[in-house]
This record gives sequence, C-alpha cells and structure tokens, in this order.
Amino acid sequence: MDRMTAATSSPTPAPAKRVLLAAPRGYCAGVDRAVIAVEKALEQYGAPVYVRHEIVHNKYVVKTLEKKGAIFVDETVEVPEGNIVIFSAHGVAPTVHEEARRGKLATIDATCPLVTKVHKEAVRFAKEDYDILLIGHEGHEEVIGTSGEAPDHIQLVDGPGDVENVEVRDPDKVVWLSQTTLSVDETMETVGALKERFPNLLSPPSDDICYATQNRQTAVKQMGAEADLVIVVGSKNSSNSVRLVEVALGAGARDAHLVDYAEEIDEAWLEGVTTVGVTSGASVPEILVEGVLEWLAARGFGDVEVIRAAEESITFSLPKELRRDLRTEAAELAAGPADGDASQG
Ligand code: 10E
Ligand code: SF4
Repeated sequence: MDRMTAATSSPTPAPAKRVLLAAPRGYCAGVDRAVIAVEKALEQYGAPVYVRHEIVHNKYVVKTLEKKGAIFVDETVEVPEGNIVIFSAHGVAPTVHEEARRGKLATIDATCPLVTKVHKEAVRFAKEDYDILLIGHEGHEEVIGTSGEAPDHIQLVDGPGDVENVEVRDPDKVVWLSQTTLSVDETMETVGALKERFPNLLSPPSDDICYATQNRQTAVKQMGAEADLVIVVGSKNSSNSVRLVEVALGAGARDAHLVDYAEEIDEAWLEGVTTVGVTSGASVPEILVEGVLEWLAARGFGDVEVIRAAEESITFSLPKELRRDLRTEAAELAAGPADGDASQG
C-alpha cells in the first residue's frame, strides 16, 4: 500500500464480535427425568425428601432443590429410618439398595436408563465369566455404581495410560464397557491400546457413551475450530462438562474455560477475542447459559449464531416407584373422597 492510499483510505473496521452457540447443549433426557423426579417427590410426599449424592453434578440444581426441601446425603445410612431416599442419575451399586432395605427406607431410583443399560451389560458379561474392562474415571460415582454390579469381574481402565496395568485371566475372554460421559476420542484411543494387547477384545453390544455426551462433543468440535475462546457452563465435578472443555481445546479453540455462572467469567479472557463459543454440560439448566449470553452481549458479543450438530427428541418416563404413587393418587382423586374423608368436609 503506497503512502497516498494509506492517508486517504478509511481505517480497517474491527472484526465483528460474535458468539457461536452449540446445539444440542444442556439437559439430557436422564438429567431432566432425575430433576423432575425430585421435584415431583417433594410435591407428592412433602419435604424433606432425601437424595443420595448430588442428583446431578450441578451446583445450581442442587441449591435450587435444597431450597425446595431436598436433603442431599453422601450415604444412605445418614437417612433416618422410614424416610424416602432418591438415588442419583449416576446410579448406585446393589449394596446401596441393600443398605436402604436394611434402613427401612422407601427408595426412588433416578438412575438414568442409559446407565442402567451399562449395569445390565456388566451383570450379563460377569455371568458369562468375562473379565470386564470398565473404561472410566476413578472415583466417579457412576463408575463406583457400575463396578459394584460385578466387583469380582470388573477392573477400571482410567485412560490410555492405564492399559499397561491391565491383567486378565484369559486374554480371549475380555470385554470393554465404559462410563457414559467420557471423551469419545480418548475412549477410542484407550480401546485401540487395549486391542493391541487383547486382539479378541469384545466391544459392548451398543455404545456406552450416551447419545447426549456424543452430540454435545460433536457440536463443540464444530464450533471449537472457529472459536478464540470457548465457555462451557457446568460444575467442576461434572465429568461430561469437563470433557467439553478438553474437546474444545482439542478441536482448535485457543482457550476454553468451565464456569458455573456468568459471574465467574474473567474479563481478561476476552482480550483479542472476536469469536466466543458457548455450550453447557448435560446437567446444566438453560437459565445459566442465558446468563452467560447476557454477560457477553453487555460486552459487545450480542450477535449469536447457533451451531447445530444434532436434533434430540429422546425422553424417559419417571422412575417407576414415583409413577406408581402418582397413579394411585390420581385414581383416588378420580374416585372422589374416601369414606373417612367425608366427615372432614
Ligand atoms: O459427572 P457426570 O457428567 O457423569 O454427571 P452430570 O450430573 O454432570 O451429568 C449427567 C450425567 C450422568 C447422570 C451420568 N450419566
Ligand atoms: Fe443419561 Fe447420558 Fe444424560 Fe448420563 S449424560 S444422564 S447417560 S442421557
């Protein structure tokens, strides 16, 4: 460019600031069902209702349900005899069901049906005397529950680096299963390494990493490649939310952070940024994403483009114990007041 042109041309406009909003994001069918189960139980039986473990790994959800009368406990033995306890969406080991029976507790099992599916696979392969390699994160509630279905047959494989530690009885009778919320790519890497050691390794009958985990990762991959910064809304103990940060970085995002609330976003993250990707984990209510979008709009990022990777329409019916009681109540209401109630009117 010569001097004259430079002197007369208008300054280059700043690149437009924009937000890429991932879809699908937020609540999956299993989380929706579990949260509604706690709400309905509170309406049906009155507070308090006990919940073993965070119903889903989200601070806001837990706080909101606590305000409505839910009491979260770490172990079933903490629930006073005769009360109701709800098991979280992550699932529990059979020993937890036994503890509840011993404690004379009524239970509502809000385990996601897709986690139950993995439990059933574990039981089936253990019955057939397979060595089961469960790919997952040590200490995670779901892994503890699944392992508890067949503790003598299951060993945990926590990522590709753990493959060398695996020891099996018969290398021709080994199957892998997994936690539902893992990184798809990292899991395939782990499976590849396992197959090198055990060429006859059997795979699960259908994907253990659930549809919601896969779809949220596909969406974040699509936008991660274009984003300077990706903000994932989710809690620190939410495995699937943490995976979204990793997937975003792996897809090429320059920077990515996990936040529970908009207030946790650091203004410094926006330096030199024109494209911000936004998504949320499967346990995150949309109101928290809306807060982040408002926060960004107030800083010039008001232009929002949705990046849709998949349509989701899956829903699950409420836990059977709750459906039974809701049906009974509806039938009683339809039948009119019972004899004993008539005098109260
Ligand atoms: O830590 P996770 O991602 O397993 O749990 P979450 O509560 O954040 O999301 C819901 C996922 C469940 C219940 C596990 N399948
Ligand atoms: Fe179920 Fe998947 Fe949601 Fe977990 S993330 S609760 S397995 S739908």
